[in-house]
Amino acid sequence: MTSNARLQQRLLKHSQHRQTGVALITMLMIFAIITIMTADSTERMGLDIRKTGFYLHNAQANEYALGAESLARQILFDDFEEDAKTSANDHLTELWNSVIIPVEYNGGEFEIVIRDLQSRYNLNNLLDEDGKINPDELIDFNALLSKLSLASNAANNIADWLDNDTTPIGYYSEDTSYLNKTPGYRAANQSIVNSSELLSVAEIDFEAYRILSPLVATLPSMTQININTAPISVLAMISGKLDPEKIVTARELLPDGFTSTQEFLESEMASGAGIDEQRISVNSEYFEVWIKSQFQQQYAYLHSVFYRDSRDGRIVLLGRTFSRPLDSALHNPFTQASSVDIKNDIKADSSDNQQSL
Ligand SMILES: [Ca+2]
Ligand SMILES: [Ca+2]
Repeated sequence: MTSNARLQQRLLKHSQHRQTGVALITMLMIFAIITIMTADSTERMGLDIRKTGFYLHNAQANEYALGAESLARQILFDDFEEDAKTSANDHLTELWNSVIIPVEYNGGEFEIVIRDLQSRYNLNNLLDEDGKINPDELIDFNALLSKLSLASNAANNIADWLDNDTTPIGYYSEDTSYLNKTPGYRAANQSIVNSSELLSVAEIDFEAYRILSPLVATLPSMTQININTAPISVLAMISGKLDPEKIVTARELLPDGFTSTQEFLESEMASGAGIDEQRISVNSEYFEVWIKSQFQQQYAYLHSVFYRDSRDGRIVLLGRTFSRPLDSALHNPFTQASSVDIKNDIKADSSDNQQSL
């Protein structure tokens, strides 16, 4: 073999080695890319599985809450049937007023709290059928706010928020004043749907709202105060001549509370107090239900308002929310929101309300 032929053979071998090396590196690169893609895909799949699990568990927790709502509805209907056989009234030692905790079923659980909304003063009682303020109701409401040491104009300002005219009886409490705010808004000039509206009323700040909101309700029709369930502040509104603490003591001694308004009116504590029988009751038709449910690590909170017809026990759902409304932050028996959290919620909620007005 000539030296030239040997050189060509060496060059050929070298070229073959280089090609093998390039092929190996290419294969390794492809393998690395596939490995990276597989790892990324596995991670995404893991995230998708966790997200799907989250949605499924969350949906399941919501279903548990709705199941609990059905149970609460049944408890209220059972109470109606029981009332027909026994005391025919609603009082604090009945089953509906017990906290139902916790009911466990098939990996999930829920808790229920039912509250009587006629234990509170219905703000919409301030309005008469013509959308004007009922002067007698306003006097009593003003008495409640005075006892709570709220601003002297608070009752009139709330009345302006409700009445259908734009002439202020309060202090800077009609459209012309609110439109000068940033952002501007108008008074509702109609019945209140949610007590958080009070935060838009002149001179009702967070502290006033915190004090007032557990004592008021926003019900769609004129309601009476249930003397078996009302707290002292609300009982005091019935008549300035009543001793509300005496009423609470007396009803606690009665196993079934006052069984009729007549029984209460004929008692020594009510004599000479000039009570208007039309304003009190021993029965309730409006209830709110607080529910907390859990499935795996997901929680759901539900607030529902029921009307129970006192004639036939028919129960109607008036409203329900899964979100955390302002009232929830303050009154939800299951949440432990801090004052800072609540104030932040109020700012957000108030801002949302104002923007939507
Ligand atoms: Ca009852
Ligand atoms: Ca008005």
